[in-house]
Amino acid sequence: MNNSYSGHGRFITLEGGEGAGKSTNLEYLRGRLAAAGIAVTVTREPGGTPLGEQIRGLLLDPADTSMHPDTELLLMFAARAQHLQERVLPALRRGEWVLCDRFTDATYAYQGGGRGLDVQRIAELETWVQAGFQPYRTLLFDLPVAVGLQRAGDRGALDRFEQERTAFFERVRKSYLERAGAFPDRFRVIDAGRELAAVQAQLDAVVDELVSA
Ligand code: Z5A
Repeated sequence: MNNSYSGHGRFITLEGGEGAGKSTNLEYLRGRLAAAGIAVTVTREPGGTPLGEQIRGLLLDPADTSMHPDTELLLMFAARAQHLQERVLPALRRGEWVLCDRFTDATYAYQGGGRGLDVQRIAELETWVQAGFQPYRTLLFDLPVAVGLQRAGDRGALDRFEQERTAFFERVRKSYLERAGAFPDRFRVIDAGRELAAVQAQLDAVVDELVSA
């Protein structure tokens, strides 16, 4: 597997619990980077390729109540392998910056923290699929679980993950914050519980740091 690239592209991931505002702010970030003259690819996980989007459909289908946690974990990495090889790495090799709505930190948070799977198994799959490849920067949109669920619930029908209980999302949040603490150079934690203008002021600071580095 060839995960190397030599261009100036940067892989930037957005993470957070339900309703944290990642999708809303992806467009804002794309606009800020484009204004700085940077070519940007926007994508998401699970998904981002035709095959990956089919896997996403399986993973989010609320009718599938029998999916085993191991199956869920393997499907996440199956979609990720395709996404990396077909979409992310080619864009980075072209010198583009890639903004990705969720990546492997979500696997640690949801399948590790939320489902309670052994993080060593996740780490083994990460090594296999990514061969050392990591995001350049990860923006963690952190907010109280109740606020995020309220925002997500206001949108209507819930997917398979959104139907989980509050305790599951508390474990997800804790796991994300632990990863941010473990990798402080890569993570920037955004206080996403604030009004949109205040969230975007924090993003402005992150963009300024990124484009000047
Ligand atoms: N998953 C996993 O388990 N393991 C993995 O490895 C990966 C993923 C990669 C799909 O992800 C699911 O896959 C996800 C984890 C799992 N679980 N779920 N559910 P997703 O990212 O596609 O789905 P999501 O987390 O549900 O996204 P989301 O709920 O759409 O969250 P968001 O994109 O962060 O929020 P948003 O759509 O931008 O905003 C939500 C609402 O709040 C919307 O109405 C906004 O207008 C509003 N909003 C946004 N910001 C604000 C502020 N600041 N104030 C007030 N209202 C706001």
